[in-house]
Amino acid sequence: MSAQEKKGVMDWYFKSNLLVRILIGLVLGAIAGIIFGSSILWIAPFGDLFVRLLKMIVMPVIFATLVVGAASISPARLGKVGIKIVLFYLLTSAFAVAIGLIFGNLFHPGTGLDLASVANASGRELVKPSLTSTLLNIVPTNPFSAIAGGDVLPTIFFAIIFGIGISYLKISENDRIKQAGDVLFRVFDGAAEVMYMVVRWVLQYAPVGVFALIAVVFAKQGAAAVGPLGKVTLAVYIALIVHVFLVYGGLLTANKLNLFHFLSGAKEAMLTAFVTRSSSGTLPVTMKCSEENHGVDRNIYSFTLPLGATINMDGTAIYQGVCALFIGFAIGLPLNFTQQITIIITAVLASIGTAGVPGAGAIMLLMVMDSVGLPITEGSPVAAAYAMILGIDAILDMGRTCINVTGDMTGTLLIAKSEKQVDMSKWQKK
Ligand code: DAS
Repeated sequence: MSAQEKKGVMDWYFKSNLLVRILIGLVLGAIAGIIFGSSILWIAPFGDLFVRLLKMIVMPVIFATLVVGAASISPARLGKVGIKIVLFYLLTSAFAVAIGLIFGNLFHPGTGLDLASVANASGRELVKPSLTSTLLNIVPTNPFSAIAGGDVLPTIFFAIIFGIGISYLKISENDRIKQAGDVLFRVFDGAAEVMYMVVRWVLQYAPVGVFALIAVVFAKQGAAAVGPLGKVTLAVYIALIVHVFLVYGGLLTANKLNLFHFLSGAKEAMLTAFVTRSSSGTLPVTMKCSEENHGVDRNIYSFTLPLGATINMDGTAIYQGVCALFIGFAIGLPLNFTQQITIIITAVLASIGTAGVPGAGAIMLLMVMDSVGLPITEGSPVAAAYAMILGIDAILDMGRTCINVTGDMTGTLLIAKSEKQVDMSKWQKK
């Protein structure tokens, strides 16, 4: 390859989208692992470094993004429409995780892998919490030690409560308190922006980190690891499609709205979300589709769509369900019923905190795994399984973001219809 061609390839690589580069890291890591086998194991520390960087950002990202997410729901607008749309978003996300878990249990992605043998040090002993203690432990006795100790569910609980508190300060009649609320919101909004930037920096290293982690996996597993990745992708996409037809189709039909007419009106936003992998980035298109094709009144979608892009991520919730099961199967410790219920709770909460930007869901998967006693630690089989999922995140993120946006439009249309704020002429049979 001439110097000119080499330059061309390098330019293309660094210009190409980050998640594509991570995918390239996965493929090259797999090839290197299969070709060089155990002689490439010296590369493991480069993967461990990536795991430590990911661990570093999990708690700050959770706390900052959830406080801002919860504080974005202004109580003033929380009225009838707000309560309806928040309930709709939470319930459909819970259904989404359940569908993800159903297909994860049907497909058993990750079986056949024996990542436990990959680990040179086993992660923390798998704690199988009982459901009661899991639910009780969601309430922290000391929020600061929960955050410092990396206890995910109690941190999520406190962050949401704290964020709702800020939203009430922001509408206080007392000027001093109102200002305090505004300042606090801006502090956490800034902290969330800082963390998004740090996530972007850490993900710049991801292609190297994933290359190293995958090379080690394939050096020890050989080509046997390719099948499970294809299976987890299939399980996620089938669960996404079933969610659209079963949940959205069922709800729209129950409200005498035709699903296919809805999807035809939503396709521009769905496609934009698929290729950009960003709910927030797709928002202008989502609003245009809701108004022009679905006939939703602006005073509804102007509140429900930005809120949905922030806290409603059904596609991500499905992804969390399937991938949590994949990691359990891949390390030979399938998740039991209690852990799967915990996954539903954590994945719904995680979807509130997931930012509408590319790859955000993969970061939140770390916290979902932590909540069922499967923390990512360097050299652990969980880290190896997580790296495999991260390696194909570009593919999974496209599908889940597309469904995230579809769920936002479904909720918006149904709430608008319940408020008689839909131009029904858009729904007359042509
Ligand atoms: N890409 C995110 C979004 O924009 C979802 C995710 O990463 O899970 O919705």
